[in-house]
Amino acid sequence: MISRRKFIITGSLAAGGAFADPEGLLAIPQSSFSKDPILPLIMSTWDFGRVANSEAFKTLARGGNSLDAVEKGINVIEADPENTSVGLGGYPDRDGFVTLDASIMDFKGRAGSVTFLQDIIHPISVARQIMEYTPHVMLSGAGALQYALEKGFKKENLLTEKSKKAWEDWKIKSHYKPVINIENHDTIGLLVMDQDGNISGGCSTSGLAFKMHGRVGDSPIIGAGLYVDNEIGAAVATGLGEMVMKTLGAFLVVELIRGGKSPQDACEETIYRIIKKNPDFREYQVAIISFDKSGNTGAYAIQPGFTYALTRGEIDTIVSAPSYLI
Ligand code: SD4
Repeated sequence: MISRRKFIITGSLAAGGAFADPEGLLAIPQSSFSKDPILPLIMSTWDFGRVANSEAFKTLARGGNSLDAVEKGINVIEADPENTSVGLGGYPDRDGFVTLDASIMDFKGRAGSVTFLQDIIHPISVARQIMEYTPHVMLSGAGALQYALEKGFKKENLLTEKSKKAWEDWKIKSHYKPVINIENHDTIGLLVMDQDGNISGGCSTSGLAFKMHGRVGDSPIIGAGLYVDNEIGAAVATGLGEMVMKTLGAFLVVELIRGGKSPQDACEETIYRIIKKNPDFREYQVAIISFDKSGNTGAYAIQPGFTYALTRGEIDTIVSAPSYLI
């Protein structure tokens, strides 16, 4: 049985970074704690992911599968006005529009995504419907909105008083620069392996605060922000999407696992790849979480401070991920 204490110790040791580990403690990957998958296995980005995990768990307990759990778990975060980077209350772009990206993949190898969607609180649900009911994977902007309305989604104003005020404050200087672990900290990525061992994943975001109008990040790009292969495992990314997109981060993690790496090693190698290709990496955050079909988990970030929520069976933990920088 995996204890909360074990994981928190693992996380905080690791948060010092692999390069501050003369004793070689980090040579024991987190994944070595879990030889048999304890199901369900639910993993989501950031500590607020705990709420998403809990909803995902309840959905499974009600008889839902991993796809249902991903959608319902993410819905909770999308509806939370306090989250400034997802759905309602998400910070707008520099012209004052809240534009949303989301993607979902399931254990049947299906995928759906929306980009640049406005006025719809649950983009992950629209992405699911695109996956299930259209011959396409991705719908964008006005077309995505039209499809959502046809399917019965209601238009809502997602700009709250708080996010409007933040935008107005930002406009005074209009200086665009993502802030590590703060401005970027609310995107939800959720991976679920249900009791049948079936894996689904999703992510949903309003993207980077005060981005250029029309900017789309990694989250709706299958293979960049999210990838699921039910035979191998799954990965989801958070942070500066531009860095993840150029490396197809989530796909790379899953492919490295397919090649024999543990999820931990696969996340680390992917972050190294991103670092190598982005000389300004010190200024930005990218973090990836992953698990494989056996229930081994992994997580790695460029910057310290990234946490994720992990649920195994009935045990919930918040884990501090190891990072490249200390
Ligand atoms: C994006 N990756 O749009 C998203 C933002 C994010 O935590 O993940 N923030 O680039």
